[in-house]
Amino acid sequence: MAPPLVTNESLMHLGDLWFPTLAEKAMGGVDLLYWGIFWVSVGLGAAIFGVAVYLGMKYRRGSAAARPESEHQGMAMEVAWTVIPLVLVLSVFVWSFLDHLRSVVPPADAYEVRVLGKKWFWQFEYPQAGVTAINDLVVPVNRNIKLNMSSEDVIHSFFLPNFRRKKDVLPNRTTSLWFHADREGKYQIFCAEYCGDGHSVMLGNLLVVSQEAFDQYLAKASATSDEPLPQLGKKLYQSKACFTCHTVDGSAGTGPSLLGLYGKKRRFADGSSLDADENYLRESLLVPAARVVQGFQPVMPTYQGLLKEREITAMIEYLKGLK
Ligand code: HEC
Ligand SMILES: [Cu+2]
Repeated sequence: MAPPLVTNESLMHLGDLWFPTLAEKAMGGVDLLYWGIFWVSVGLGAAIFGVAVYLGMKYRRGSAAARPESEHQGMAMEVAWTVIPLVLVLSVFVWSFLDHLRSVVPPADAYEVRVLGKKWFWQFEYPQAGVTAINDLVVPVNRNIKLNMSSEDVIHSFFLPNFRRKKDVLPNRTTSLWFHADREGKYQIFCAEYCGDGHSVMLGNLLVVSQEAFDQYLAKASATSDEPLPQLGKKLYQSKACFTCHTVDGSAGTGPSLLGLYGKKRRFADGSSLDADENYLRESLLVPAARVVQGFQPVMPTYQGLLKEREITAMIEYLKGLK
């Protein structure tokens, strides 16, 4: 039961054959280092190949070239092949270590966002604003942003190719990552650690916006809306990533289709059954493991704490309307 394919427009933001577009100039050292190692390798490879061919021809069987009397000459050569690689390798070390330090030590003034990895979506929480969002990470441009990350289940990995940043997201431990976006735009967030069926659709968007747009976003997200319930529910179905596992057209995904669920008889893995009423729908959102639908795995995450009371009601009203 593969999850449905999700198209993600920020996947288009991929740059050239070699690197995704760089969105943080200060991290350009990573690309330079790559090209440095690449061209040194090409140069060394060509030189070694050239010398091998030259010597192969010079000392071929029967050639008149003079052979050295012993292998224990050539002190200069031994020093050279020890010192030159040592210098090369040490410069790679120093260069990459400086870039690494820069990328792992967050500046003290960074704006903090909590990140929770779950099978199979990203949850972002803005502690100062009391806002949570799923899969869309909105941040202001030209600010240092620090992500404090942990996982609710297995190991995930938060990958921002355009920022040359990647960090594992672990259960029972907080890891952090910071970045600084130089320009506005929409960038891809990948999960870079295989985490099960839905790994490939564990896609998020990083939306870099102006400070004013960011303030507006938070203000709007924290305001209680007076939108009609089913309409709000329909929006939540998208924004809370229900669609990664469910469909509303009758076809099963990782989870059962939600079409025509309300009022229908449900059979559970433990042999019990009931008719789906409002309390069953509520329970499915808050304690999904309480009753597991026959033929499915208990992989649905709980939405306890993620949906406000009005949003739960809205979700239920939306599901009731799916006939
Ligand atoms: C990671 C995948 C996943 C996500 C995300 C997910 N679900 Fe589920 N859901 C499942 C699975 C699997 C089941 C069946 C097993 C069970 O009952 O726990 C299920 C069961 C349900 C049921 C009971 C269905 C039935 O046929 O009786 C409802 C209702 C439901 N989910 C609603 C939602 C809503 C609404 C969301 C978004 C807010 C959501 N789910 C998000 C996987 C998911
Ligand atoms: Cu993952």
